Amino acid sequence: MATSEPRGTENEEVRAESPTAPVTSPVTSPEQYIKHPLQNRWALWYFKNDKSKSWTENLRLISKFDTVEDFWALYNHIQQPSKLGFGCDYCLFKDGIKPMWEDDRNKLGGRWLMTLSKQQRHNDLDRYWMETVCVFLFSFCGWLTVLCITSYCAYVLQLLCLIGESFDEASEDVCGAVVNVRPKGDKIAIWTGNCQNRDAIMTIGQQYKERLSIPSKTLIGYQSHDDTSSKSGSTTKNMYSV
Ligand code: MGP
Repeated sequence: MATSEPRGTENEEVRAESPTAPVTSPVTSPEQYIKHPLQNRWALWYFKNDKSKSWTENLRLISKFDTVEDFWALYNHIQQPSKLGFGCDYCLFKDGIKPMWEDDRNKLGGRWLMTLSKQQRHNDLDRYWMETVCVFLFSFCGWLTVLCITSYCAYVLQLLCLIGESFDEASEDVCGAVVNVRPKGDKIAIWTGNCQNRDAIMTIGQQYKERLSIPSKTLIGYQSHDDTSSKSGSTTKNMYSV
């Protein structure tokens, strides 16, 4: 489990302001220095569309993390999806799974795909991506822990109230999530490992839709990577929808 040294700054400040305070070693709660582990180690990838390079060459690993604190530091350090240029992606995948159809853990799989309108870039994109990421990362970690760590942000507070349950056993099927920033409309997808695992896929799709508060009349579809990678037109048929 990842740990870090206790940060002394807060105690030192207290001592400086109140000279009569005892100078014996402060009692420090383990909560203040033990990082909170996630169930999985995750890798964040960035794709920048440089036409002089192949698709694979344009894909870069940004960082890996396995604690809430390291995730949060990374998240606060990078641009929100709505600030990325057209053609760029973020991919958040379990460590060991590359964010591409060809990876052994993806090649029989598919994705729940949410296509956003152009207006939603300003209204919904960053929030949906944040919620997607949180649904993954914190489903096992206990939302109260996350709430304590991130309570400085009212928006995240509200968001984290939605979290706390996992996709249950279906979480095993989740490989990662992708956000594509595109002029024709942005996309957010959850990739799963086997498009024949109907029950797990439906559980993930239904819970995901619920957590993002997507209206029931708005359908989202699941497509196999096989169909997506071999499509000839602009659309791919849905294997499932919720
Ligand atoms: P895209 O980035 O997923 O969607 O795929 P975009 O840009 O909205 O385009 P559209 O076709 O969905 O309208 C764009 C292209 O990137 C694909 O046609 C592939 O050439 C390439 N590509 C995308 N993915 C996810 C992969 C992948 O996993 N492996 C490889 N080899 N190429 C990919």
